[in-house]
Amino acid sequence: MSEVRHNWTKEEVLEIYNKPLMDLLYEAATIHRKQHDPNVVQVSTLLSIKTGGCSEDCGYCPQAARYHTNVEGNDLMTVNQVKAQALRAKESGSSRVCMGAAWRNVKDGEEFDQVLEMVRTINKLDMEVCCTLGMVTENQAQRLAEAGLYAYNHNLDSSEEYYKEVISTRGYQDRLDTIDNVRKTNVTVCSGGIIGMGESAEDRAGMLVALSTLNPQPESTPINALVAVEGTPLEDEKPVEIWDMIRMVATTRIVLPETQVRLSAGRTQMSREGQAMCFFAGANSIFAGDKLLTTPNPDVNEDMKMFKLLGLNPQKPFTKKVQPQTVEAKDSKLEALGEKPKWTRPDHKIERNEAAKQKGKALKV
Ligand code: SAM
Ligand code: DTB
Ligand code: SF4
Repeated sequence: MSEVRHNWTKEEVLEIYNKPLMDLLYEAATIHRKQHDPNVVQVSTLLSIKTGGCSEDCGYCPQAARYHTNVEGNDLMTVNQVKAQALRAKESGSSRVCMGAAWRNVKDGEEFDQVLEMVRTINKLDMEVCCTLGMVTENQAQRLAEAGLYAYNHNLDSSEEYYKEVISTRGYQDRLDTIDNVRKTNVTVCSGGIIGMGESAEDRAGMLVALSTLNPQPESTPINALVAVEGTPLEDEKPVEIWDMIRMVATTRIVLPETQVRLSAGRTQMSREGQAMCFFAGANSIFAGDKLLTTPNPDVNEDMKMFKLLGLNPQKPFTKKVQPQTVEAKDSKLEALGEKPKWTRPDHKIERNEAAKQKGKALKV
């Protein structure tokens, strides 16, 4: 068993990231094989349960209301709509459904109650349920746990330093505090980030240090390649080189040995050969289905062909942790506290976010 370290330094991680590729691949694959079955890949389906119209200024995100993108906003989906989509995902081989909402943070009330019902419904389909709803308090995390949530996704997205260059409407500490709130429950933590936002290799290493310092480390870590969407501040960023993706996945595998590393956004740009190298380097999870939240993803049949070609098998649900029990709403021991948490709003100026907002304003009139 390789030991899980929580004291990686940025210099050490950077040295790993910059190793000769063959050495990096060998080291990562060796750790991967000790900790995981190298021929098993976990498959998740994303479901955007509430799309667009978000108050935040995340520079990468097509769902931020202030930017002019071609995302059509939608109200919260109904529980029946979600159930139908989850069944479809199950039939196509997914073991997990990840429900995303374009919210800054969860607010107690009818909509959150509806999300809790979605969690109960999917857990009863014997699928792992994940939510990504923005910042949550401890009470909200406990209520999600009680409904049967398996995982909560909340990405650090970049290093603490570079985060300030991408988002001004919330701080890094809010993200860490939310992860902490989830950790106080039996819900597993899913946290990772994005590469290709103009950050340096030092920032990539800094993000991995922040993730590896979490104790316990996240059970899953998505590595997204930026999908540069027209109208967002990052629309002109160049596509991530496959070599950067492979290095990032391999380094993640080395510093987070037990974590499921997810090859996330950006797979439409990647060849099968490129993805195969990522799996060899330690990626053991993907998002499947022809859509991520709002942008395209490879067709599920193409992914299944790739799995066949590479001899990969989808991971069965609840392989890593037992299925949580669902407590029905009527039997719940937890109440909404109606908290008004003071999540921060640093509101510093980010030039490119400002420019995209002004452009958005002009185009919306
Ligand atoms: N609103 C919630 C939040 O921000 O935590 C949940 C949904 S948000 C869309 C979830 C994650 O999607 C972000 O943290 C980011 O990592 C990823 N994401 C969003 N837009 C992306 C893009 N254009 N390319 C790659 N990843 C993206
Ligand atoms: C994650 O790390 N990536 C997913 C999921 N967690 C929520 C989202 C990717 C979104 C890509 C842009 C879009 O489709 O809107
Ligand atoms: Fe909103 Fe989340 Fe998109 Fe940021 S990443 S704009 S919080 S949906």
